[in-house]
Amino acid sequence: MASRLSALDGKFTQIKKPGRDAVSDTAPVEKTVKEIIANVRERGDAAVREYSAAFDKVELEKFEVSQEERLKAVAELDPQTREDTEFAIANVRAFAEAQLKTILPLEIETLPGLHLGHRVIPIEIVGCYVPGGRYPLLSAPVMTIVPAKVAGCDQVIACLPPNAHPAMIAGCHLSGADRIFRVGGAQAIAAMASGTETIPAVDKIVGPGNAFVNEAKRQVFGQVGIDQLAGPSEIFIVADETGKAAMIATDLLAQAEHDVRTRVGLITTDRKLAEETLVEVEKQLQDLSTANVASVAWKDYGEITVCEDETTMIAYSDYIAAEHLQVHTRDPQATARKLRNYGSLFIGELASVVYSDKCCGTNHTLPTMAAGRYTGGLWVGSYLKTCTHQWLDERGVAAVAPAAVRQSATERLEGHRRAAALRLSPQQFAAE
Ligand code: HSO
Ligand code: ZN
Repeated sequence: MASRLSALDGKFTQIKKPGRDAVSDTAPVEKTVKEIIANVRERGDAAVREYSAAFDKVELEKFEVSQEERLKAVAELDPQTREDTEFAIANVRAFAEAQLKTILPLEIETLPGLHLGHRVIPIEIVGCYVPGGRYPLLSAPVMTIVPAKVAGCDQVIACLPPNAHPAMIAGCHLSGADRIFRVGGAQAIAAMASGTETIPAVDKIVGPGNAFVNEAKRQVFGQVGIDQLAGPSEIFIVADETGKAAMIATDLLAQAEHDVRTRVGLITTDRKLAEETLVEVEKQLQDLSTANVASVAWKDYGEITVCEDETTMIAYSDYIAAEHLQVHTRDPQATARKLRNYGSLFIGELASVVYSDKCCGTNHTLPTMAAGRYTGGLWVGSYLKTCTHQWLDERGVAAVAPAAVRQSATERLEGHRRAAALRLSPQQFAAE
């Protein structure tokens, strides 16, 4: 295994190993996506139309969802679904608004006459990709659009596959999308990156998608910002002897049903719990209606790892850096404080991942494939830029110019040296 794990050699055993390696199992889509991006950049809407016909089997004259279509989609929601969507929106908004209050502007005088600061500026145009996928995830539009609106972006556009469930259009509308387009896949990402006759070019693209969408985001990064490259969902659970096998198995299978490539696992200090969980997963798969997907994910990417002590359990979990990490230990708050790498943490056995997936208010767009080692998930801050500024009076110039003049001279950057020296008084200038 990877050298990062070598410090743990001999300290853990796997009673259920994954059949495949999730991190290296990527689909070979690079070339196809490159062509799609080039074609959309060159031929705009016409290319988007052709790809929609070829991939989604939908012939579209116009991509934008009209106001009447939006209202119809909302009207067709059954009242309970509408209420639940609005509940999710209210909770995601409330948390995003509270988080926004923690992102503060700064003005500081670090040396006499030297004033530094930053402003927090919303990104102007944001594109939210809303995936179609195997199941319509009603909370998907909420998670990308609502925090963008809270951040104060001028325009939030949403793209979703043309054959997406109408409830997804309703979700985009209720979340506050300024414009909604029926375009999916790599062609949607390409269109939002370059702009077409009808789809505006955006500054940043966010939201999860399939392998084509991800690869397209990777390729347009630089031209536009992206949130992250989202792989299939993941859940790991760290548990000691207080963990309950039946509950752990249920929670693992709750994410395993997403996709045959979902990665799920238990990391525990208790061998008995490990063995019981192995049995429970097989048992619960017997009558799970989504077992056709979940059992493949379990076979290919499921794992149960038994660690010799708590320190090893924490270190192994930090190595995995799971998208969702549940903590089922005697003192879950204490365990939580020791964990470093994860997308979102679920502290104690009452905190199920599915609450965050749907409606509790934290964002469900989270880092996968060990990206939790270097980033958190989507949040209101993802739609803001923290840009610095500075202003000086003569005392500030006197404080910094001499060092800037000397550095420039050492670097033999004469133009820089002159600009640095220009603002010094004649006496100071002479001294330099
Ligand atoms: N687990 C998914 C989100 C989701 N699951 C929504 C069900 N609905 C990615 O975090
Ligand atoms: Zn989920």
